Amino acid sequence: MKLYYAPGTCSVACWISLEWSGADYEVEKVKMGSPEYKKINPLGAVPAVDLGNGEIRTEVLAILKYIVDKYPEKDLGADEGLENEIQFNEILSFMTGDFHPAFKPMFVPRIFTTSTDETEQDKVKEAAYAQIDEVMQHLDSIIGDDDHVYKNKKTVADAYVYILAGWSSMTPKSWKEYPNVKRFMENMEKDPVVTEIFKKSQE
Ligand SMILES: N[C@@H](CCC(=O)N[C@@H](CS)C(=O)NCC(=O)O)C(=O)O
Repeated sequence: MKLYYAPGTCSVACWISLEWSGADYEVEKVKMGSPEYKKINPLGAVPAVDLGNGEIRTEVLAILKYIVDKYPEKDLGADEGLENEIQFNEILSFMTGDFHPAFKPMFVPRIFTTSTDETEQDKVKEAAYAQIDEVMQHLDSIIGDDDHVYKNKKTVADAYVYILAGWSSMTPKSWKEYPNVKRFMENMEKDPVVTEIFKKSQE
């Protein structure tokens, strides 16, 4: 399997998960949105994976679930049973559908206003901070007293949350100000795989 990634992005969550899974994989750094990369993913977004036969698949949630199901012996996903699965899927869907989009106006304010005025674009970013605070508070409540995001066990959801919650360092209220997220992030940083992959992804 080959993972196409870009530094600091959600694709790094797939990289950490691949490493945890013991998969045989390689990675390729790409330039998001570039004409070359659009030949891999026409949307220009990372991640994308080549499943090994030239078949390309995209979307973090789909890739993370693929990793979970392909390497069941590593138990990186939901516990058995419908109620356990809905809880796990709820977390992944929250990250994909609510958490990730909350940051988009901060990263690309120009697509949220017709104004090219920098002050207007700063206002878009300001508005994003309020939304980010809301999703960070929700994440804090999901983690609660646990050390993991789902049922106090290590899953691919941890990798997803680690990378995305890290983006809050670019806002006025970083993850250090949300006590449960802070504990979670600090625990993740004790995992040598997480720190090693994160470092490699920045190179
Ligand atoms: N719905 C996609 C969104 C992926 C996405 O937005 N990735 C960002 C990086 S975190 C990206 O590639 N942005 C640049 C672009 O869309 O051109 C997913 O969940 O995988």
